[in-house]
Amino acid sequence: MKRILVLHGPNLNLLGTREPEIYGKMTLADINGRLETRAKRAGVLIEFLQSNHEGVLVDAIQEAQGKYDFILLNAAAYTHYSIALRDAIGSIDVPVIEVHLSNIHKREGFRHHSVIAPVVMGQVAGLGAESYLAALEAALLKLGVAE
Ligand code: CA2
Repeated sequence: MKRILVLHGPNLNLLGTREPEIYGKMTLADINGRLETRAKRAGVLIEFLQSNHEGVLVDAIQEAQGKYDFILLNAAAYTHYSIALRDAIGSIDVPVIEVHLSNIHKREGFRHHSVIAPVVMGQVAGLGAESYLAALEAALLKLGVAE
């Protein structure tokens, strides 16, 4: 059975409670639920981790080696400056898809640059919760398990 890990970075636990105009009304549990439903239909095991701590995310990425076939990662603010996350992604063979709810390229200048972009397979941004679903669909297609 193929395995996918979904990692959510800092403050994403607040989804659905604040700034709905930017991040939408869905909670993180809602998003995870939608991903789980789709993954189950494809017969894929999916697991989730949200952390506000850089080191926890680094550990999860390192430990994904040999355990998961794909990672969907919304590194949130770490996207823009965490060399530690970038190095962790670069140290594993597991393909990573970078996910953003908002379109980081049309927001403040400091959000335009992703330090992880050079070490991920690809990026999905600006589709709200559907960014995660689009990333999952791409992963399922790459794994050869999409209908
Ligand atoms: O658009 C995205 O998914 C981001 O990764 C979200 C990050 C932001 O720093 C990135 O530039 C783009 C912020 C996540 C914070 O989420 C909140 C949710 C509700 C209320 C407050 C923050």
